[in-house]
Amino acid sequence: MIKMNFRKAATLGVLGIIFSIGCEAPQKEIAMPETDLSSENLIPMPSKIIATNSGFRLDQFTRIETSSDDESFQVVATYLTEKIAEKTGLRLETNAREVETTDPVIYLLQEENKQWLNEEAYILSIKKDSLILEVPTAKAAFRGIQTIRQLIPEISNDTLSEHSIWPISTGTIEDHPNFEYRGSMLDVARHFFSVEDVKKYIDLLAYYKINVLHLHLSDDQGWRIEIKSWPKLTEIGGSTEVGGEAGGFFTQEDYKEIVAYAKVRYMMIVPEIDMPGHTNAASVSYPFLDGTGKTPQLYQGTRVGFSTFNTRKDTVYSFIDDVVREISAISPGPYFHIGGDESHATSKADYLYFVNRVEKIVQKHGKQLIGWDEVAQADLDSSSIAQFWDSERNAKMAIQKGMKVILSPAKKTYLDMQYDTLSKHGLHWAAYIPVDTAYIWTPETYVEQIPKDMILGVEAPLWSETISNIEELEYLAFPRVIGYSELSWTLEENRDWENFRVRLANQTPFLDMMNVKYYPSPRIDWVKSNRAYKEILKD
Ligand code: TNX
Repeated sequence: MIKMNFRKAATLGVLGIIFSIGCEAPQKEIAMPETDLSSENLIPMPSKIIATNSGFRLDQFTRIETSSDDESFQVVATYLTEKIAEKTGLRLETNAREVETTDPVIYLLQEENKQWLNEEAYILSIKKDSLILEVPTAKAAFRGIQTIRQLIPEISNDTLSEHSIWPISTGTIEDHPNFEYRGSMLDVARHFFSVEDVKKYIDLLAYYKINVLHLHLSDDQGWRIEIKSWPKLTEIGGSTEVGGEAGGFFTQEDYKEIVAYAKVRYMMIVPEIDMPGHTNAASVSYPFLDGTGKTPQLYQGTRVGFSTFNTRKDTVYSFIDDVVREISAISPGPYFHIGGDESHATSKADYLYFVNRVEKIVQKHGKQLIGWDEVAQADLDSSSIAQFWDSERNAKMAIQKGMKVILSPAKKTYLDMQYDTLSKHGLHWAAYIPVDTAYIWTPETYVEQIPKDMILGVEAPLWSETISNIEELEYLAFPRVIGYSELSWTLEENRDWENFRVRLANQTPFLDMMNVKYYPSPRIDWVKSNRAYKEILKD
């Protein structure tokens, strides 16, 4: 029996020798079934797949090793063991001190010196005895382990050996993202969602390599983030929501918990404070902010465009400075989203003056400004970013200013749009967006005159006027958000609706395991997962 310290051996560069010894060792040679890596149901589709039609043996003897002493690799490895345990019940050891070389190994290997296309690129080499994930960074390792999770079969094969085996198709996957910004937005202002709900959404998004969660933290109906220097924002402004229910807000500790949870999943939180419109809840809390001349009242309806800050008062900017400072201090990401949409109660001149002034505040606190596409009309710096939702004209103005653009066209990416006339939740002012419409468009060429290198990425916003709990959130977001993950990660030449449709139909084991109440669109031939069968049998 050959035993050795795996990490030491790896750093000595004898990895190949170990594996070949492992292959030759007769003790545990188990004949694996033929499989095809290129027909696995991976979403988003990787850049390149080469199948070698055998199986890696994932079983109770499999070990997970990391090459790097970097703590973050250990965290990624632990995350993978947890996810393998949830799916299979296997409790694998990571960085076990002594390893039998005949045991299958999942190896997270940091290769800083390779010519990587970007910091999230990875190469997965799957052989019979080893599954090696080569990466430049721990972030890339996190993306790569999502692919590994997706390759693990839902149920074990119990005919190959005396113990259960989850065969993983062999071959090579080379992968990297098409866009660096792959996001979804959640509106916690119209209806409030708890920390637990947000964490569940983060978990679901991370599985599909989405790396941004934009939180819409304030609107006319509610202010949802504690600001220590202005406590009435949440005491008063957070006290209600659409429909008159209780509202709620994140304390700064709650928000930090979300940020930390997202960080482990290599997801950035983009905080948004919407202004100068969409500010009724703030103005009810502190009436000096108001610029409408009316006395603001708590609002539980769904109209937009009736509120505005007073853009000509210095005290309003001192207030904004405090808000941006406090939120920026607990937001490690580079961005601060200032909203800026639908300011119909603000004059054009006031609006432009406001956006220019707020940009300086955002920059003073070390952040880059993001705003809905209207902000591009102001005199913004090229480091600021416009989020295109409605006006191509605004998006083009942004490009002329050298600003990058995030694509969130309402007609294609608004998760709050109904699937069709029968949808239980959602609106349809922009369009009905069935699952195929959501997927069949090309971000790279959607707006003429926006070259690909000026597109930061794609984001799917979920506005919450018509949804008030996690089941309703899931109904609107799933399955469409899975398609947006592919539109933002996968290269254009590898995207294909008919092919995606089949892979999407096979997401049911994951969605059922996660207890996601997705909308079972009749346009998809959903595969019944084992879990769903069990539940049907129980009924
Ligand atoms: C438009 S999109 C809005 C939101 C609404 C949404 C409803 C945008 C920047 N503003 O205030 O919630 O439509 O679909």
